[in-house]
Amino acid sequence: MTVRIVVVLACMVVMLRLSEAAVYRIGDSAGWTTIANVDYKLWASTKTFHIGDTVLFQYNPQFHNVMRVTHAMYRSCNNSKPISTFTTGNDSITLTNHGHHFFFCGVPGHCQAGQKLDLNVIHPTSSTPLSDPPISSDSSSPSSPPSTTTIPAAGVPGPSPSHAASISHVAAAIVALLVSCFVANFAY
Ligand SMILES: *[C@@H]1O[C@H](CO)[C@@H](O)[C@H](O)[C@H]1NC(C)=O
Ligand SMILES: *[C@@H]1O[C@H](CO)[C@@H](O)[C@H](O)[C@H]1NC(C)=O
Ligand SMILES: [Cu+2]
Repeated sequence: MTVRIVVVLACMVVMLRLSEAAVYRIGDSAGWTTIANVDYKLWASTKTFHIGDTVLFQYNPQFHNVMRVTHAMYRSCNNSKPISTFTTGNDSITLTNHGHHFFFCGVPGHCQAGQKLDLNVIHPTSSTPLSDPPISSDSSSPSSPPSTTTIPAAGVPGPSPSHAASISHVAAAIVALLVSCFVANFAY
């Protein structure tokens, strides 16, 4: 009985890990700095941020800090009224809503020198499931209209909506995982 519970718990852990949020170190090995001339805009453009992901700002707190700011303040590097300020040098921030998140270093001159970051957390409905390749490499294009607006001609089976198809992929993966979990269960 105990073994069964352990196996079930192990299966649950495996399934939770499938949806585990990512942790991104800002600037990768360079961290959050002005001296490495990191292009944080370019850095952010190589990532896809989802709700629940964590970003980690690592820097020397003697020389830098992190301010979360509005878009207007980001554009003008105006540090007079940050939304929030982080100063530990090892600041991890979990992304809890979609849209743009603006940050810069509040030390005078650093934002102007490029120590600024615009993170775009994608909307949950526009996120692509694990196994699906990106629809388009052009991230600036608007998302396609909902598949429910597609009306196939009468009598002709229309192509299955991609959203439904991807859900069934995920469902199939979950079923396969559950089956393998139960098989493992009965092996004891
Ligand atoms: C910075 O923003 C504050 C209020 O948000 C504003 O009063 C101030 O004029 C701005 N400073 C500059 C230099 O734009
Ligand atoms: C920095 O924060 C991360 C995540 O919170 C933690 O895993 C790591 O141990 C911390 N590093 C230091 C040097 O404190
Ligand atoms: Cu700085």
